[in-house]
Amino acid sequence: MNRFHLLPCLTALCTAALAQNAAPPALASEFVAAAAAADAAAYATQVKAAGAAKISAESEARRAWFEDARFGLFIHWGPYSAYEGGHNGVTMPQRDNPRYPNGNSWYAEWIQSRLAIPDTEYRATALRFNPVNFDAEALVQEARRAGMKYIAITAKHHDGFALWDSAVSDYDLGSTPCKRDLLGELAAACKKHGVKLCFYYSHWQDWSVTGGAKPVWKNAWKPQASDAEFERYWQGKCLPQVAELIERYDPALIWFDTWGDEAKDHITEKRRDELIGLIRRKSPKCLINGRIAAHNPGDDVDFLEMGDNEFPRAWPGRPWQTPATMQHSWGYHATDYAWKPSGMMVRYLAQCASLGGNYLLNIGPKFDGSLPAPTLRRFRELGGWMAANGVSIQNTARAGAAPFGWWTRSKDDAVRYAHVFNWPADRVLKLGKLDRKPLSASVLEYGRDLELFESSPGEWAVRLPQRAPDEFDSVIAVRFTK
Ligand code: FHN
Repeated sequence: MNRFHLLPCLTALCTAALAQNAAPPALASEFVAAAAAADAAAYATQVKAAGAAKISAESEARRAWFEDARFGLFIHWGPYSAYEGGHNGVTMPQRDNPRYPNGNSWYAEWIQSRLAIPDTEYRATALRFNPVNFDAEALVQEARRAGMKYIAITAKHHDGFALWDSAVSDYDLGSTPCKRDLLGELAAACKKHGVKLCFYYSHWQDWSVTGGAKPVWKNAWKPQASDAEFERYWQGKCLPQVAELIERYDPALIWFDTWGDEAKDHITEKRRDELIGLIRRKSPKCLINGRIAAHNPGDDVDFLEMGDNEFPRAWPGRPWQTPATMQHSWGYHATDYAWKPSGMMVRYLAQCASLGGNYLLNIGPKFDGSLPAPTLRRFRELGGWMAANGVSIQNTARAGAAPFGWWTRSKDDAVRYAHVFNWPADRVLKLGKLDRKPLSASVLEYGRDLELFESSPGEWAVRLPQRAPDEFDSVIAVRFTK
């Protein structure tokens, strides 16, 4: 079953899920609260599907940088960006329109499939890719200032187009007027600024070749590839391209994409292990995410990858990450106005850090490589919050939920950070029962000590200043002896 069709049911489940988990206070606006509730509900299915994963001992050393980082940038960019979410006067989504029966997602990177754009036409668009405004240096600087420590870019998305000059396919950057090595430019800028470079690679879906998996729509699109056809694609394109990416660009992580049981006939245990084996041989340090086979990740992935915008409300028992959007779509969509406020993203980041997970936040550059203004604004707003509070997110250890929001803590547990989502009207922040006597407390970004007192035996509280330093997440640092 296609996960996109499950969303209405998942929304209905959310109330129960939230009630069971002693949720932190509701988010600021109704829009924000509704989105958060839907996210929380969806998560349970993903964790169940990934429950079989065992993370190997070697993985611990390999992923140390990843767990310290907590915050990364996802980039969905390719031929689909040219369409900006619309085609021939039709804008995605197309609900209940018999001419366009292919689902109602706004995901702009799915436009070829959703709006059934003829292959020849889509290819012609792809082969005029020439992003004269792509500036890898500027992009990496933006991400770094926002506090992001790694970048994962779509080297190949479901449409099958390779964003580099691939030796095994002509459906690639090398066949376009762009004579630059875009991934190479990104790799150089990342290296210069100490940011890890990672690749998204669509190993299962590939709509450009006979053997690649395709979505099954009610009345349209192509049938799924047979196993023999898929094997030809697997050996002739998927495995060689993954090898090329490693040999040429030395990525720190390859991000694979499946999202449910649909992939199980193509991504069998044998193929999953073949792909993992290839990567482990070529680059023992390269991380692999659980969505290489969401239905059965096996024993050798490095962390679980939650579903899109699915946020756990308890530790899933393994290292994990949530891929998330700033709006609804991943690829550039000019009329998707569902932009999340930066403060909402800060809350998700705090929640991820609190539960020992990572937040991979997506942007969709335009076809010419430039960044939409709302994206730039959010980069800088996130960077502002991180400049003041980044220490409460990065290099931290797992902590947990609190009535006021979430706790994070330093690895040596000498400082615990209270992420306060709603500033109490009486200015008394109840920390609750603490296992040790705290020494002092302050607003993290102000520094001066606040009054700290025992509100009842063993229960501690802090008297706050009148105004919250942040509308969404004000961080109070509580210090202890080591
Ligand atoms: O179908 C893709 C989608 O386009 C996007 O790449 C997301 C990112 O997590 N993954 C798939 C859906 O889950």
